[in-house]
Amino acid sequence: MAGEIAPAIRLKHKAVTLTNAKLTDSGAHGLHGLYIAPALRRKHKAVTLTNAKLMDSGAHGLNGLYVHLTVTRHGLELATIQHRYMAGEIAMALPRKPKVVTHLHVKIAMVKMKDCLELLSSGAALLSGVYTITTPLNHTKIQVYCDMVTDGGGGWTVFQRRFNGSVDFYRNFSEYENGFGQKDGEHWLGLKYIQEITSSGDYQVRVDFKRWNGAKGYDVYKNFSLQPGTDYTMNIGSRLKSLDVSANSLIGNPWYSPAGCAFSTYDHDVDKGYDRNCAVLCRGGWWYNGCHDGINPNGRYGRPQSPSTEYMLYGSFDALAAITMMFKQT
Ligand SMILES: [Ca+2]
Repeated sequence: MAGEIAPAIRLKHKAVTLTNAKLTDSGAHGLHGLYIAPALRRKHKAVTLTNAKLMDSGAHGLNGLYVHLTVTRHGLELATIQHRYMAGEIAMALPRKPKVVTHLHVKIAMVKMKDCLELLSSGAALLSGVYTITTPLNHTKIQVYCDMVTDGGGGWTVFQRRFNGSVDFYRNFSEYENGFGQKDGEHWLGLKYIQEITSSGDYQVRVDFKRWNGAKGYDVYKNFSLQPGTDYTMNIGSRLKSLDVSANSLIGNPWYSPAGCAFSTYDHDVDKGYDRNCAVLCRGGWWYNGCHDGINPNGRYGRPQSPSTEYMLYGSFDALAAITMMFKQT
């Protein structure tokens, strides 16, 4: 299939690859496949999808994909239809009386999306939820939670989410490297995936949080990435905007900010506190400096009697009720 991508597209979009999307109908519930409209599934139970061809119209990432569809129905018909409208157009191309159709062969391409913004742009994912992406370098298929709402339309790939304390975040380095928890619940995506995806472009990072009194805040920075290697040292640029975050931030304080720090866990102390293990003291895994000044997103979940360094914090020493951390390509 890859041979069918035009050379010009290959130059522009090196991450674009195609897979055979062999979608077959079980006969009971219609087609299996992301891009097939429910109406089509209901009408044409014998539809099978086999092959694919892809073209790209332009310079803006994966928008404007075109899929060539070859529709076989009592002979041969050819339809070239824009990707996101494909299902509806197929339905329109078919006879009004569904019983006339015995079977249909459609050539279809499925593009590998590297993050939630590409899913959103392609029209393949419009609601917040768990989706499968393909990492840009190693082409690993992983599930991620996509925020398709926040900050004017979403497209954010979530890498940390906590809201009820159901998942223990006091974990070892291997677990922080590979990820843990449930993607539709509390979870940590994994340092190696954060590193791989954010190395493929220019990414913003955003933190949203809720305090126990219901107040919400956020904090957004540009140029977020993790340095190559297994220290996962955080690179981060200037702050773009914030709400309800006091003097504390991800940048600026050479003694406490996580910017420029490696990632520490209780069994992997690479923090800047030479006489202490910050992950143990603060009960989490984080880019601890020496240790932190009120930013401890992976600390203990709960509501302590008084301000505490070891609880889940952002922007102050009062424990939070919920927090989400995510990134999006600019
Ligand atoms: Ca230390």
